[in-house]
Amino acid sequence: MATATPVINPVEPFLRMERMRHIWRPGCGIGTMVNCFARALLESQVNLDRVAIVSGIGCSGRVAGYLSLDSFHTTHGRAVPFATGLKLANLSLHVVVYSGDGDLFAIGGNHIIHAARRNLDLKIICINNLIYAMTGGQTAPTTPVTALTTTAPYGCYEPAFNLPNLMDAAGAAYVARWTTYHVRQLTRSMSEILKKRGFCFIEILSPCPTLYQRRNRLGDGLDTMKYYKERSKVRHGAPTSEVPLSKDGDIIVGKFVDRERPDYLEVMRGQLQQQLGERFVETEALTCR
Ligand SMILES: Cc1ncc(C[n+]2csc(CCOP(=O)(O)OP(=O)(O)O)c2C)c(N)n1
Ligand code: SF4
Repeated sequence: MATATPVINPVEPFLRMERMRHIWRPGCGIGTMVNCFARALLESQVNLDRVAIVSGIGCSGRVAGYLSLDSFHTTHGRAVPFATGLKLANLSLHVVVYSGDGDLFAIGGNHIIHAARRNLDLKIICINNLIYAMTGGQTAPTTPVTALTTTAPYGCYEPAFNLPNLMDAAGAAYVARWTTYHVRQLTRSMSEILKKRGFCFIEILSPCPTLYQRRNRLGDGLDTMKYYKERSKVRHGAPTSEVPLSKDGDIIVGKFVDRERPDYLEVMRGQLQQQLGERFVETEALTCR
């Protein structure tokens, strides 16, 4: 009797299966993004021995622990400084920071703007669930005005960051936004940034049904997919000042910025060459990719 060929999930080799089950709850968007990332690694054909993942703390920060790649689960807010050190110590690495909106833009806010300003060759994937999820659903710098959180029971009244605009203004070479509904576009964007040099930033709107969607009466994970589908408008190249998020408004998605700018290393190398003239010695540390 013929036996059925086992179906191999292409994403499975990228996961530390011994750590399953994961902590993410049903309807949470973080797993969807990991799936997209694994597919982007396959699509871009990047050398997996040269990929390093750095996460901060939060539900999103768990990504580093579940991916079967060289990965570092660092302290809260310090994923970018850690990634900076890693990249500058080993220029041949593709350093990918995977973290939450709170980790990257609240406690870690100053690090990310300076990394963008310097155009460090880092790839930042920001999972934006609009709150601090792991600690119980508090207001984050991304929480839309009027949204309910545990620390804003009458509605958030602080203006939220427009993350693409902030990263664009700070000098990022690549800026995009997708939602967990846009799996193909997101996979393509991830694949693009793995091949692009310079500071690259992707914001991904992702549901936290347990803490954000439920409190704001937005339903479960599936309802959020429908919501993302209905509200999203693809506008590649849109000026980032025109893409702020609001509680119930349209979600502008797409690739907003893709520019060439000398990265940190090129600028440093040029400066050394100019200063040292003939005394400048080409070293592997300065040229390696
Ligand atoms: C120095 C420090 N301050 C505060 C915390 C508590 N803490 C853990 S995760 C977190 C927020 C996480 O939010 P976000 O980065 O948006 O990730 P999410 O859980 O939403 O995926 C906070 C405040 C901590 N672990 N360390
Ligand atoms: S609390 Fe929210 S973000 Fe964290 S695992 Fe649960 S659903 Fe996902």
